[in-house]
Amino acid sequence: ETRRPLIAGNWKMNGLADESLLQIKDLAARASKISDPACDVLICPPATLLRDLAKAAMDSPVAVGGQDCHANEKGAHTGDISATMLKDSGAHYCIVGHSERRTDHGETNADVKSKAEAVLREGLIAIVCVGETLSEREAGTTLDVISDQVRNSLPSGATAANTVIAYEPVWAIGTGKTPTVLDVQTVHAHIRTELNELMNDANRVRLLYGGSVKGSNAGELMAVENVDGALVGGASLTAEDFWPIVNVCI
Ligand code: G2H
Repeated sequence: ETRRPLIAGNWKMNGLADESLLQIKDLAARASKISDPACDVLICPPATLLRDLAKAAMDSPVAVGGQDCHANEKGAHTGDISATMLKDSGAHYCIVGHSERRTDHGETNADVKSKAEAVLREGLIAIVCVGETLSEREAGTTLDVISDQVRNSLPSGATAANTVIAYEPVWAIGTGKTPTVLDVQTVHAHIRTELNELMNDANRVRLLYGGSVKGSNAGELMAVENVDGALVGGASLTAEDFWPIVNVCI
């Protein structure tokens, strides 16, 4: 199965207009020099920047996406943003169920599933995040936790074209710690097996690794079987740091 890799940047709650525009223009210029890019490139900025960044990256291989959305299309939900609005702002993707959302906002698998379904209803691509905590890993329950998250967060109607899964071990996020290549390979193979029970074209679903990906470890992580790209936080904030990661696949 050939799967087109996706290198996605998650800016989290970082980015003001002027500097962000410079960074996305820098990234778009680098990517535009590649005549036939072999991977998809995505930046998920704060929603406040989406429209401007989408415009700045237009006509480049760089797409933009949201970091979260509400499950409903509109209504009385102060402070929330719908997938409809993200699409209206130029998004082509939306991350759902990032561990920071699951922790900071108490999002359950059922919430994540509803959000992912809202993303699909808009014709956007959902990046569904899963990952175990340190205590779950130490208790030896990693694969059970991942199974539970995959089974219960996967949107109904998921296909390889509209859904991407990102495996982010919570203990590796922003800590500089990365799992071993074997750990990543084991979990990704497990996710693939789970997906095979849940959908028809599971072998074509892209599985991203996320958690302290940087230029110096991207090569070995992207070479792991069933790793079809990366979800990158800290190292996606500048084009200078992000480009070496993109460059592994592009
Ligand atoms: C994991 C990742 C991006 P970082 O959250 O989603 O962040 O690369 O900073 O560990």
